Amino acid sequence: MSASRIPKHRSHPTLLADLAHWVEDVAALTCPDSVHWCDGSDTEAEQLTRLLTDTGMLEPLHGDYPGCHLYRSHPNDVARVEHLTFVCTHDRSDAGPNNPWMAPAEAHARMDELFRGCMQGRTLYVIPYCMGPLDSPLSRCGVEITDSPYVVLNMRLMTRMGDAALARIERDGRFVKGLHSTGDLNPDRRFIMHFPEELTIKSFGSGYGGNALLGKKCHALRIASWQARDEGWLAEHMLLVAITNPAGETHYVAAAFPSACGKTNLAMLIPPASMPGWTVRTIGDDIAWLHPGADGRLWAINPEAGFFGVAPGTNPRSNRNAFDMIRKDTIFTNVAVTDEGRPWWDGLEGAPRTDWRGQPYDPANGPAAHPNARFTVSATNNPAYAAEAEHPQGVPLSAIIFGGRRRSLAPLVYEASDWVHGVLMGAGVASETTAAATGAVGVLRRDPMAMKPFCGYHFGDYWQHWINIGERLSHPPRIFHVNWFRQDAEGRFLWPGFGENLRVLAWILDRAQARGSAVETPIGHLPAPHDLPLQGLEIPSEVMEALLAIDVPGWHREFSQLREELSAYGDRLPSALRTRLDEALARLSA
Ligand code: OXD
Ligand code: MN
Repeated sequence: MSASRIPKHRSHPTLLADLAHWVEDVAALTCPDSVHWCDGSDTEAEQLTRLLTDTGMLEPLHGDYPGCHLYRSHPNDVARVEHLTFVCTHDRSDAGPNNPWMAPAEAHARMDELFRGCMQGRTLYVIPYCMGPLDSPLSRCGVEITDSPYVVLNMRLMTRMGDAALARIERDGRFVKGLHSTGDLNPDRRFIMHFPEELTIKSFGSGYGGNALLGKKCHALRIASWQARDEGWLAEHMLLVAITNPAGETHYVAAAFPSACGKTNLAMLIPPASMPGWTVRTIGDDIAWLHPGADGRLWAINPEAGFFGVAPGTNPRSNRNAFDMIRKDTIFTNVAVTDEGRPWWDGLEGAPRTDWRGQPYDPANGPAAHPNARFTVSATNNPAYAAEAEHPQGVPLSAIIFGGRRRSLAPLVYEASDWVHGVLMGAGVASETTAAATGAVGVLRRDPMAMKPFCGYHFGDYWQHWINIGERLSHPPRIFHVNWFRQDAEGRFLWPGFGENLRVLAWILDRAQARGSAVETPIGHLPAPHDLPLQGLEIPSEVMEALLAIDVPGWHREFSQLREELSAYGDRLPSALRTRLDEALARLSA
C-alpha cells in the first residue's frame, strides 16, 4: 500500500509533467513517508479500509449493515468553517463582500508554512477525479493530494476517481489542483483557501467533508462558479430531480436550498399514496452545473457521484429511499451506535449505547448523534437513482426552485414573473442557520441562491452573470420559491412536508407548461388553495390560507431590508435588480 506508484505510459506528456512536478513539489514540502497514486480500484479501497480498521479509525458496523463503517472525527472538526474559508484573488473586490479574502501571496506563504513537513510519517495520496460523467463535455477534472485515507475513501464514493479520471485529465489538458492535509486538527491552524485565478485549493487542519473532500464545495462550487462565469455557465448549490406525472411526461427540476434544509429528502421524494402514477427519481442532491444549450434550454448535470447527507432526520418515514440506500457500503461519520453495533440517531429504532464521541451515551452530554452527523454513499445505492444522471449532455430544466427555512413570512410557494424577477427572488433567499456550518443554529440570515458560503466571486457579478445566462435562453426554466418550514404561534409546522411536497411540485410543473392557474400578488404569482392538488391530504382550509397568505407590511419590511443589504454590493449590483426591487416596494405600498 505504501509503495510509491507513479503511473507510466501516459499520452499527454505536457500535462503529466505538470502534474508530476506538482506532486514532487508537494512531496518535497510536506515530506511524506511514501506517495500513492490512487487508481480507484476495489482492491485499493479494501486495503485502505483495512488500514483504517486495523488502526481503530474506522469501526465496522453490525452484519446487517454490510460494508458499512463508522468514523468518529475530532470533536472540534464536525462542520464547515465559513470564517476560515477564504477566496484569494489579486483584486480584493473580485472576491466580493460575500467572501473572507486574503491576498494570494500572503495566503500561499501561510499555507506553505503549515504544510511544511506536515506529512512526515504519513502517506501522500494523489487522487485524480472527474466531476460529472467521464464522457461529458460539461464535466471538469481535478487532482486532490491528501494525507487522509478517510478522504480517499470518501472521494471514491463522491466522485469518479482513479485511472479513468487521470485518462480524462490527459485528454482535457487541465485540472484543478487541490492540496489537503488534516495537519494536527488544531482549529487555530485551520484554513480553507481558494485561488480561483490559479484553479488551486489549499485546505489544512480539518478532515470534515465540506473542508476536506475538495471535489465538493471547494471545486464543484467555489472554483467552478468562477470557471463557469468565465466559460458561460452556472455552478449551483442545487439538487436535481426527474419527475414523471401520471400521463408519463418527465420533467427535470433543480432546487437550491441552504445546507441541511431538505435537498436530499426532496431529491429522493416518495409520492404519497393519494397521488398514484407519479414517480420521482434522483439525479443529484447537492450540486448542479447548468449550461445553456444550443436549443435555448438550460441543461444540467450533477457533477457528483455520491451523497454526503445529513444522517439525523433520515428514517423510513422521512426518506425511505435514503434509509434503504445507507444499509450497505456506507461510511457513517459521527453517528451514535446501538448495543448491537448498528448506527443510530433520533427517530430510529433501538437505543444508543455509544455517542458520537465514542463515550457511553448520557443524555446530559447532549444528543447521541452529532446534529451534523453524515453518511457517505455511492449514488448508485439509491433505489431511485435516475439513469439520466449518467447522460453526458445532462437534462433540460423545466423549473428552478429557490427555498429557505423560514418560520414566517415566505409562503408555501410563489412564482417569479420572469427570469430577472427569479434572479431577484434567488438573491433574496433567507434561511435559519443549521449545524452544517459552525456557529449559532436557527438564526435567520440572507443566503442568496443558497450560495452564500459557496460563491467563489463577487455576488454582484454573479447576479449579472445569472441575468446574462437568462438572455441566452429562448426557453428558460420558470423560477419559483418554496418554504416547507412555516410554523404556527406554538412552533408547529403548518405544512406536512416530505412526500406531500409533490403537491407543490405538481403545481410548479403545471405552471412551467403554462397550464396551472395562479393569483398575481405584489411578490409574484401564488396558487389559490384549490389550485394545488390536495386530494387525500387532510389539512384545514385556514391552514392552507395561512400558508398562501401575503403579509403586506412584513414583505415591505423584508424588501426594504433586502434593498439595504444589496447596497453593500455597490455598483456591481445589477441595476435591473434594484429596479425590480423598487417596483415591488411600490406595489406593496400601493
Ligand atoms: C453540504 C453542505 O454538506 O451544504 O452539502 O454543507
Ligand atoms: Mn450542500
